[in-house]
Amino acid sequence: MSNNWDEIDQSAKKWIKEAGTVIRNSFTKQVGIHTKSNPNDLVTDIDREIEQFFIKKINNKYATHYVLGEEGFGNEVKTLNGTVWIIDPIDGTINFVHQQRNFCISIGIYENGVGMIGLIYDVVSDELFHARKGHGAYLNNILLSPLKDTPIHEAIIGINATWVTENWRIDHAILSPIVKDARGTRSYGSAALEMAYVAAGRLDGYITMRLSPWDFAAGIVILNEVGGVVTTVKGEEISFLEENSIFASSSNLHNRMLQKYKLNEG
Ligand code: 2AM
Ligand code: CA
Repeated sequence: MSNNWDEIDQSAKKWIKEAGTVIRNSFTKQVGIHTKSNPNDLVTDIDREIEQFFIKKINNKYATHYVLGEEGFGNEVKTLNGTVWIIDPIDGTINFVHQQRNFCISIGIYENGVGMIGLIYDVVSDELFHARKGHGAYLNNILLSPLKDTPIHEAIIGINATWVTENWRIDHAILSPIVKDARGTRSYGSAALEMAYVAAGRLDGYITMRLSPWDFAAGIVILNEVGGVVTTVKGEEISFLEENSIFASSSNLHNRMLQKYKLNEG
């Protein structure tokens, strides 16, 4: 059966707003917090509840669709064949726990590997970044403009200090010059939100060394609609079934930074 994308888009937006209300209401309650792979890798009862909320809705209405979710309640997705919802119920869980802001729900909907819908919802600011392939990208009801070509010395780059101090994913000497060369650097702690900010022109670029598909699936759809380029930090194609580094920006800034910092050699 072929998909009715108008209807899927409306359903997804309705559900993401409902989930936002559940999350906002959780602020006044005691939330169970647990650790996953290490003491800084947090998951809360709300992350789990929200992922299960989406899975229930999707299974009821779109029984043939698959769900790849961070908390593992969805399907065991090994290929992007068919229609796959790639969901992070809370992107920026540390911020959710510590700050009650700077986190979002991220949903990318892919058909046979092609990004069709991207939704990134900052539930506290009530900002929904959304896009449909070929229909433009929006912040709430405002159409986002094509990305500007910003020179490096006027650019604000999203990058976490982790990657410019000693770490085992990249030689920190490769990325640290960016801190000096750019007009400024920022780190918000939610990859999906940082990609949405690039799409909205609040950041000119975003660089990180380790993300999972649910962190970037929605952001790629939204960035594609404003002429953004998203690759690994070396400039290679992204894989949707494993962890990747991510480098997102306008096409010109992307080229210039790849060359200036010799990122493809790093
Ligand atoms: P999360 O909050 O959903 O875990 C923080 O720097 C950003 O990186 C957040 O978007 C966070 O998503 C993501 N992140 C944190 N740990 C990660 C890991 N081990 N692998 C991939 N992404 C991670
Ligand atoms: Ca998450």
